[in-house]
Formats: sequence, structure tokens, C-alpha cells
Amino acid sequence: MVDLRTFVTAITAASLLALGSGTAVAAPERDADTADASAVRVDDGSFEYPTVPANSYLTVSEGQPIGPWKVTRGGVDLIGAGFWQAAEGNQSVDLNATQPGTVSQTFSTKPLTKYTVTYSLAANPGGPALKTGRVLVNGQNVQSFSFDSTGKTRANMGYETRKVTFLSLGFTATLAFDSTVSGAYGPVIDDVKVCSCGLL
Ligand SMILES: [Ca+2]
Repeated sequence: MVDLRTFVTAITAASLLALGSGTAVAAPERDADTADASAVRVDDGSFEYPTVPANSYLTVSEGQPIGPWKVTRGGVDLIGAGFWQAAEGNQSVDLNATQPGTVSQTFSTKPLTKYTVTYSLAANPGGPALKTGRVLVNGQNVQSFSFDSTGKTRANMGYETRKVTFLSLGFTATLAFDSTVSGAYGPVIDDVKVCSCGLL
């Protein structure tokens, strides 16, 4: 049975969370790597662990981990060094294995604090040109994204840096990247960083 109060609360939270759909925020830029250690909230945002054999990939299904991440829907492919260009380090994630998937990680937050997520977005060069997905926080859509892989290759993936800001209402947040395109060729994610980059 659906608890109406829970439902209404979720809708309200979603409204509060959607602070920055696809637009750059005005908060001062800070490099998460050089900021204080507490600024980096996600672990292995570069998807470097576990190490996949070079020029290969590992299909990870719902319920299975990718280092500190977890596949929470469908399946994703963890792409090894050399299979295609990574945005950072050697590895990246294709959000579609043979079906769309979701990869998520829960991290500590301070309540009523604004967090900025930056990530590198590209797409598997195969299949239909347009790849789509969403950034979810606690299951709520905080950013829909798309990437056109026309003209892109495994050697030149064309990564773009995307950014979204959300307001944490609790002591943890679950960040997820979720494919919304069918088939075996999905959006590609790498170099995920989260920081508390400014006052609300
Ligand atoms: Ca990487």
C-alpha cells in the first residue's frame, strides 16, 4: 500500500533537490582534488577498481559491486584500459550492458547542505547516435542528460564535463547514474566528483 504522506514528501523533496538541471552553478569553482579531503565524497569516481583486463570489459549485473559502486538495475559494462578512451585514468563505465543499467554509491552528507556533482559524459560509439540517461539522488531525477555519439570513436570519445547541484536533506545521499536508452550501447560515465562547494 502506498503511504500518501511518504509519497507527498518524496515529491516535495524532488522539487527541493532540482536546483540545477543541466546548468552551471554560480558557486565558486574549486578543484576537488586540491580542496580539503572532506570535499571529495565519492570513492573511486573514476571506476578504476576492480581492474579489468586491457582491451576488454566486464559485464556487471544488478546487485553486483564495482568497487565502492553497486549496480542497482539492469547491467553495465566496466570498460578496461585500451578498449576505448577514458576521461580519467584507464577505465570507464558504459551504462548499458545488453540492457540499460544503473550504478550508484551512497556517501555521507550534512543535512541542508548543497553538493555539486561533476562527471565526464560520453557514449558508446556504436548503436543509435543519441544516448540518454539521468542523474538520480535518492532515486529522484536531478538531471536528465543526452550525448550524441555521431562522429565519435573509441579513440576520440568526446567527453564533456557535466555538472549538477543538489540539496541534501539527510546524513547520506545515494548518487546514481541511470541509462534511459534501450539496447547494448549506452551513455559512458567517468571521473565523478562530489564536493560541497559553497554556501546554500
Ligand atoms: Ca576512469
